[in-house]
Parts: sequence; C-alpha cells; structure tokens
Amino acid sequence: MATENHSFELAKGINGLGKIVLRESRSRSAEVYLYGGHVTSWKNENGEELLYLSSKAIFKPPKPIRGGIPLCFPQFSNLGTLESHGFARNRIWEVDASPPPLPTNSSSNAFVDLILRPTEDDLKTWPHNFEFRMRVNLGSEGELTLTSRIRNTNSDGKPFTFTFAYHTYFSVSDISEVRVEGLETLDYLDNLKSRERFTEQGDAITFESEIDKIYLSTPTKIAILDHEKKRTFVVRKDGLADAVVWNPWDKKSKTISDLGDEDYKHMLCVEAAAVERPITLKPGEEWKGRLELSAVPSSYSSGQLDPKKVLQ
Ligand code: TA6
Repeated sequence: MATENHSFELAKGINGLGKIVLRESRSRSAEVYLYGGHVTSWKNENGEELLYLSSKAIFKPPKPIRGGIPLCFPQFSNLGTLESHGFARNRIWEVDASPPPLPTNSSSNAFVDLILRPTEDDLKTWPHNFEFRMRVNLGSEGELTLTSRIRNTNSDGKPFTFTFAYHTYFSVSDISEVRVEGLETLDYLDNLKSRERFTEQGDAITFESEIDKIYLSTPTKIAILDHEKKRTFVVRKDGLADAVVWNPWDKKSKTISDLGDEDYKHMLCVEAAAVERPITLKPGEEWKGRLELSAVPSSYSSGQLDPKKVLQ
C-alpha cells in the first residue's frame, strides 16, 4: 500500500492476523501486527533478526505475543487494577489513514501509522476515551523508531492517568556475555524485592541470574553491548523517564508457558518506560513517547565499543 509519501505492505501473518511489512534499502525490514500494534520483527542489512520472538509465542487473542515489542498501556505490570501490562497489547489496532502531522527527522518513507481507541468493554474497566496513535518508522540507516501519541478525548471533562512501556525483547547471542551501559549508579525499584528502592553499583550491568528492575530517571540513551555478536544496540528515548531491565533466567522461564526453557540465554528486555511518575492528561491534552532503536556493529579494538563514546 503506497500513499504520496510512504509505503508499507499489508499482509496476512500467523493465524491470518493482519500485519504490516516495512522495507528499506538492502534487506532491512520490520513487521508490525495489528494485533497489539506489536512489532514482531526488525532485520538489519544482512537480513539478521535483531528482536527476540519466542518460538512458542501464541498469535491468538487475548494472549499477548511473547517477544518483539509489546506495548504496555494504560498500566505497566500490576501497577493498577487492570490485567498485567494493560490491554493495548491484546487489542486489534487499525491503520490510521489520516494521522495528524508528525514532525520527523527521518528521510525514510518506510513507515505506517496505527491507531487504537477503547472498545465498549475497555470503557467498562477503564472508563476513559483516548486515541493512541503510533508511528512505526524504519529509517534509512536501519534504525527503528516508534512514536506514540496518546490523547485524552474524554467528553466528560475527566483527566486520566497511565503508566507506559515499550517492552522491547532484544535478541542477544549469549546473555552472560552482554553488558548494559548507561544505568550505572542509578536508583532502581527491584521487582524481585517488593519494589524496594536500591542504588545500582558503578559498573556496567552484566547478567548471571534473574533480573527485574525499574531504573529511575535514566539518561535518554542506553547501550546494550553484545560482545559475541560485536553488536551494540543503542536505545534512545524521549518522554519516557525510566527503563526496565528484565531477564527471567532459568527457573522463572519454566513457569512461562510461551517462553522456551533455554530462551532466556538469547533474550534481554530493556524497556523504555514511564512508571515512577505516571502521566496525567486532561481532556484535549496529548502525551508523546518516542523510542529509537539502532544496532551498530562494534568491536572492542576500534574503541567504537567504548560505552562513553556510544552514549555520547
Ligand atoms: O517488564 C518486566 C515484567 O514486568 C516482569 O515482571 C515480567 O512479568 C515481564 O514483564 C513479562 O510480563 P508478561 O505479562 O508479558 O508475562
């Protein structure tokens, strides 16, 4: 499907679910399911998959898809009365034929605009009218950008408050060889210790056991260094103060039916989020939350992997 300024393919995915395919130069591509507004694939110029998607993922409502980039809205985790991570990730989204203009610095025309509005059932559990618009853009350098705009369209004058996360599952070669840079010395809430608050140690974060932490007021740039793959993922975020780092490790993995028992070795969630300070919108107000992911080939010898450089 092509319009005057952008193009995407509408295709049938697993179980016949509608999906959008974005293609950029060389073999770069991305796929977004209308079910959940869920990015399930992001491939680089060599056609390599950069996101983890569980081989046991269930593509059938109401089960959220395990892997890719689930959207957590209007509630992160169990921080409220709704189902875990809210309902946006298990609703059917639509292609937004007439989105309001979105100023962007991307030269690529491989993008799609999606929109979600509450169903009658949603209004029973979360009595607020909203428009959740999301643009997924595959950039000319292969970067993947998700820009969310959430507007309060209540006609009863009521404000609403929400928490949010892009629950990104990165594909990594071996979790024990991965380091995360940019979260050193920050305070975090430990989900494994009833969200008690701690301060992170000074060095890069490495992984040797289950982790489930909400880092507070992080820098806008975080780097995930996959030494074995000589690859660095750079996460840039705007309007999303926090970052969640999650890996279930072996024991928890066995309790998650749609996650392979050994898969924890090849995935890491680093989630751009707004959790500590929930967002409140009055009617007519709009919030914007932007996530830009890029994967840069890197090698220690070139110093290119120097996190200080990567995070500049
Ligand atoms: O973002 C981390 C987290 O909240 C973990 O506590 C874990 O529950 C994970 O999300 C997966 O949640 P899900 O509802 O997708 O199984």
